[in-house]
Amino acid sequence: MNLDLFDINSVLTEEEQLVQDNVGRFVNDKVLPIIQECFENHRFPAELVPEIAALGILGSSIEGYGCAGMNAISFGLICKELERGDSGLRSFASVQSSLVMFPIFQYGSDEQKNHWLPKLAKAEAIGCFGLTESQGGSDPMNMKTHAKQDGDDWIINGSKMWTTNGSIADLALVWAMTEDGIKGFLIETESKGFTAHKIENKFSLRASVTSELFFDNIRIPKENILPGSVGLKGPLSCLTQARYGIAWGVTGAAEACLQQLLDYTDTRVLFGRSLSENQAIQIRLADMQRRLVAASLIALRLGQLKDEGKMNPTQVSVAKWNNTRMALDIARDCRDMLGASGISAEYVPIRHMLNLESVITYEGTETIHQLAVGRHLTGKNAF
Ligand code: TGC
Ligand code: FAD
Repeated sequence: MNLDLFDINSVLTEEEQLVQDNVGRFVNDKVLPIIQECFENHRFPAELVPEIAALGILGSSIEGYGCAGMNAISFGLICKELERGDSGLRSFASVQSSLVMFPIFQYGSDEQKNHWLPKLAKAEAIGCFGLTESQGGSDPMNMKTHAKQDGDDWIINGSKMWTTNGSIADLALVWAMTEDGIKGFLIETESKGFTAHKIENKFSLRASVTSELFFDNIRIPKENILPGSVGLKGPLSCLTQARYGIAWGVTGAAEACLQQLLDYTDTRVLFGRSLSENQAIQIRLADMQRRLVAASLIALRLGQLKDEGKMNPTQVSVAKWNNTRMALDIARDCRDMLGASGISAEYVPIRHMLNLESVITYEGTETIHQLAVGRHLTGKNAF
């Protein structure tokens, strides 16, 4: 069933459609056949990374440095297709593109850009982004990780929690408090004093690596500081990029759930007729379609605004909040309508549902985005 009720496809350029088709084919051929096994075994499918890089997905919006230089809508479509496969793969691409390559491109020195961006685009280096700490991710100003200047070097101490890609990363982009406020540091993970532990007991995003990072008197040269960023604004601007990708990505997860449910309710016969012939079921399906279409239109409009250079953080908060809530509710409802089968990994909704429990928490919890919109409306800070 074509779920593109408002024909969003027809407003995409040929190039955007081609990007979507290419990534969609990759997801169908390479991701879907293995993703259930990856999720069950808590395994990140590292074997797919070279092809992800070859498709131009990593740092796709960056011009130059071996990156594809695509527009924002293309990046959104990439996220949607990847997350139709699994949120873990979109997470991998989000972190590498929006949280590691974007800040290097935006705030890095020419040497940092020339050294890291081509490697990250080709996945010859994997990056991670350390902002959250164990004492409270919603309030990053309260970070304890700190960096002190020592001659021409900086010494970094502290830890980061819940870091996507942490234990597979070659480069950790770490935000630390300095005398002048928060600054970003490029820490090579083979540096003395750096350790990463994979978090093992997750029920969500099991096809993605999440880690705790520790910094014990790590000494790095002053060339490894991002020169263009001081204060919380730097990391928050990266989050804006990643949240944009999530607003698109989760529409893919919701679509995957609804597609599977349409097949199931069509063939499942109860009380002498297919489940899909019941009014109560049709109303639930219709409600999902309504919410999916509204979220998709929000994502599209956000992409247009981003491409015009007019996107602002309040719009991004509305989109991340609305679209993730939509996808989580759809995944949960699809799980319910599958009955007992809904708890089996044979069907996609429970995997997407469990993943989306992370997505609604990371990159700003639902409450954080509600309060950001509330602050915009009232001019009053309720954090
Ligand atoms: P606030 O006063 O709002 O802002 C401080 C400065 O930053 C500016 N700003 C932004 N700039 C760019 N983009 C944004 N989205 C921005 N939001 C704010 C703001 O204008 C200000 O600039 P200036 O010049 O006045 O200094 O700061 P606050 O302390 O009130 O904090 C606000 C709050 C709560 C919204 C913020 O702390 C927040 O967003 N908290 C949530 C933290 C979060 O989302 N962490 C995510 C960690 S990374 C992650 O989850 C990765 S998951 C990866 C994956 O696998 O996909
Ligand atoms: P807390 O901040 O402790 O929040 C707890 C609860 O309090 C939430 O419900 C929250 O909404 C609520 N709350 C907070 N403030 C208020 C308030 N003022 N009023 C009312 N309620 C409030 N971080 C990174 O830096 N890099 C990564 O790569 C990364 N990857 C992640 C991957 C996964 C799988 C997960 C789950 C998380 C990841 N995170 C990452 C961390 C993520 O950003 C944080 O979990 C998130 O910001 C929330 O922080 P917290 O978990 O400490 O919850």
